[in-house]
Amino acid sequence: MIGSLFVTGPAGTGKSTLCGALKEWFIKQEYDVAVVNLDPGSEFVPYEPDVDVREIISLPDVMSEFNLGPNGAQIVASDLMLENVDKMQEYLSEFNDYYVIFDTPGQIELFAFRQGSPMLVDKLSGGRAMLAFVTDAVLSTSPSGLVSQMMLYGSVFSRFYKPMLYIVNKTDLIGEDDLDEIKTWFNDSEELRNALFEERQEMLKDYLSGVITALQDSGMFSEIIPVSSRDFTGLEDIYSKMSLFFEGGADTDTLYRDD
Ligand SMILES: Nc1nc2c(ncn2[C@@H]2O[C@H](COP(=O)(O)OP(=O)(O)O)[C@@H](O)[C@H]2O)c(=O)[nH]1
Ligand SMILES: [Mg+2]
Repeated sequence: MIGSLFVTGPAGTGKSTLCGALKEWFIKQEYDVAVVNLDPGSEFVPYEPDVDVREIISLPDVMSEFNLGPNGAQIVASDLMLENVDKMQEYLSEFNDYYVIFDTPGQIELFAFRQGSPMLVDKLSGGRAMLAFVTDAVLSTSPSGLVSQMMLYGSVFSRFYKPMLYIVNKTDLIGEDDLDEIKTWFNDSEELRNALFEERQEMLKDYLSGVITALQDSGMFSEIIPVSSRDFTGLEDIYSKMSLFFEGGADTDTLYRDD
């Protein structure tokens, strides 16, 4: 593959919808693209997957074989992906000169917080991976909503240590002024700190202040990519980042290293 994008983020932020929108957009531009469903528990995916983990791992089979309910089975199914990675790699081998987009399980912890996931990402991508962290535009209009999503981004980043795009999806549901405000908070920690103290009446002042300083000093964040998977806005910006990264000569493994 040319490169891959693992689309992650909290449940319901629009990961699967974004994967479908990206597929359509890439095809329209006549770029070769494949979309992989990595969610064994998904009942419906809003696109035609080119590779589908559900063909390899069946949730009902896991439930009966391990005598589990749907929640437990989803955890086991996620862990089984690494065991079945050879089969996935075989399916993927036909997409050599393609961009490959991976739709990860709806519940973020089934992907980000399972032991084997970083290895799964490396094996499936051959080391050519970026992550997209999808956040919710409406939640981001409150300072506490934005900060909590930035903290989760930091948590996911700590797990994978790969280049990550900070995506604000569903921007069709907020106004332009709201989006401008989100961008200001994201880029200016003093503005964010003030807005947060106003919202929280200086509750937990030291904690929140410390969190914002840590986020700001981390160097993890570059810029917001506003997207609407419904209106297809911002998709080109995602592609630009991918093409720059994978075809511009950068090396995924050394991007964040100081040495
Ligand atoms: N208005 C709006 N709704 C969206 C957008 N993207 C996704 N949704 C809706 O959000 C809900 C959850 O989307 P889904 O892709 O299943 O989220 P996932 O759990 O992260 O994969 C669905 O009802 C989607 O139609 C968007 O850009 N704008
Ligand atoms: Mg989904």
